[in-house]
Amino acid sequence: MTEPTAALTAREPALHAPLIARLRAIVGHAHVLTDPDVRRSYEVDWTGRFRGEASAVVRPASADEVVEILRACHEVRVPVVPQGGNTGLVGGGVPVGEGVGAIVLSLLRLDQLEPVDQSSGQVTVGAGVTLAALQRGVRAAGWDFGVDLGARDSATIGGMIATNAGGLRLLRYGGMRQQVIGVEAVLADGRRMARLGGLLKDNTGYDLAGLVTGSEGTLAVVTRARLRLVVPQPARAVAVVGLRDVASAVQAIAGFRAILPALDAAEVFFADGLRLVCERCSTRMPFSTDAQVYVLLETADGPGAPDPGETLSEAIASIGSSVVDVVDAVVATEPAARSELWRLREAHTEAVNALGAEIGRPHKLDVTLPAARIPEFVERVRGVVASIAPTARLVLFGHLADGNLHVNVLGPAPDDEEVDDAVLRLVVELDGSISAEHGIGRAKRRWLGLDRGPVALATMQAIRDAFDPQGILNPGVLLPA
Ligand code: 2HG
Ligand code: ZN
Repeated sequence: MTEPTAALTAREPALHAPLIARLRAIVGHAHVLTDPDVRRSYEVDWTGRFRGEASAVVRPASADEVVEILRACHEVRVPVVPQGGNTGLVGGGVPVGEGVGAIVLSLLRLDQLEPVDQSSGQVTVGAGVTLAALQRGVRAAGWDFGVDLGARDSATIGGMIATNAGGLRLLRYGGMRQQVIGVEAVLADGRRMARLGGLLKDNTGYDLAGLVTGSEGTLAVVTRARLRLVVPQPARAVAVVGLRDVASAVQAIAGFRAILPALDAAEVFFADGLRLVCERCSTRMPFSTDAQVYVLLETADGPGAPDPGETLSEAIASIGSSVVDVVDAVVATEPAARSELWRLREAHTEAVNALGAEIGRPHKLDVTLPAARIPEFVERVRGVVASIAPTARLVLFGHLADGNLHVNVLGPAPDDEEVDDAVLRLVVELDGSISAEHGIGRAKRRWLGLDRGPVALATMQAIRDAFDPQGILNPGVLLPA
C-alpha cells in the first residue's frame, strides 16, 4: 500500500485545526465530534477487542457532503475510516493501528429509503439505512430482502456492502454481492461514480460495484445502493435437530437440501455453546436429552404451500430413518416459537461477548471449509486451541450449509495472535478460507497472503493503488503492511 506520506496523527491536533474547521463548514458544527467522550463509541469495535483514537468523527447527511469531506481529507492526506453501524467483528471500521488519528466518516445519516420500484422488484437506499429499516420498508411494499443477519437492528447496508455480508440465508439467495445491482460511491479524492439504473444485464466492462462490494472501505465510500428484492415466503417452519456428531450434521444437511427445496437456513451450534447461551441470555434448553451438535433448519414457502411444520417434521423423520441418527428434534411454526428457536443460535454472539468481558475479548475467526473437511476441522481445532492456550474457551457455531464456522476463542490477550495463527493455518491446510463473511479487517490481514497467494495479493494491491493512490481510505485494513 502507498503509505500516506504526510498523514496527520492524533498527536498533532494543531495541524488538524484547519481541517476540522473545513469539515464543520461542510456538515455543520454539531456533526463534527471531537470531544473524546462523544467520540468513544465510534472508536471501539463491537467486541471491545479493537480500540483506537480518531481526530474527529464526521457525520455527513448527503453524498455531496461525503464528496466535500473526502476532497478536504485527501488534500491534506488525512486518513479516513468509513463506518456504518459499527457491528463489524474484524476491526475494519475503527481507527486502530494505521487508522489512529484518522477521521471516522460515519455514514449513519445517509438513511434515505426510496420507494420500492414495483416494476423491477428493486429499491435504492442510502448507505446508512439499517438492515431492519430496509426489511420493514420493503415488506410493507410486498417484497423481502435476500440477506438477513443477527445484527439487523444496527448493521447498515453500506457496511454490509463493504464487508460483502453473508448471513443466515446465503444458502438460498446468496450474499450481499448477489443483491447489489449498482452503487453510488465516492473515491478517495472526492470524485463520484454512480450506476443506479437497475439494469440486470449490463456487460459494459469491469464490475465496479462488485469490486467495491467486499473492499472493506479501501477502494471507495459507498453512499447509495440499488438492491435486488425477493418474493416473500411467509409459510415458515423452524426446527432444531440434535445429532451425535459433526459428521452426522454434515450428512444430514446434505440430505435436507436434497429433499427440502424451500430450505432457507441450515445453521449449527454445539452443546457447550448452547449451555453458554442458556446461562447468559436467559433462554431455556429446548431438549430433555443432551446431543453433541445441533442443527437449526428453516424452511420458507409461498402462501399456498402445504403445512410447513408437517413437511419439515416428515423430512426430519425421513433423514432420521435413512441418513443419520436423530437424537432429538423440535419443530415450530408460530412466530414466537420460531423466534425462540432462532434465539438459541443468534444469541451465541451476545453470550460470547458477555463471557469475553470477564475472561478476555473474543478472537473471532470466521472461516469456511469444504463440507467434507468440516468434521476433521472441528476435531483438530479443539486440539490446536487447547495445546496453545489450555485455559482458553472455544465456542464454535455457524452457517453449516455454507461451510462457515465462527471460531470464537476467549482468553488470549487482544494482541496475542498465536492461536489465531494456528487456527488460520489449519484452515488453509484443509483448503478453506480465512474469512467467510466478516472480512479481513485489521484482525486477519497478516494471513491474507497465506490464503490468497502472492499473485492475487499483488493484483489486489494494484487495484487499491488505482482507486486510492495516496492510500487514505482505511489504511491498515485488508491488505498486509
Ligand atoms: C453470526 O453468524 C454472526 O451470528 C456473528 O456472523 C458471528 O459472533 C460471531 O462470531
Ligand atoms: Zn455469521
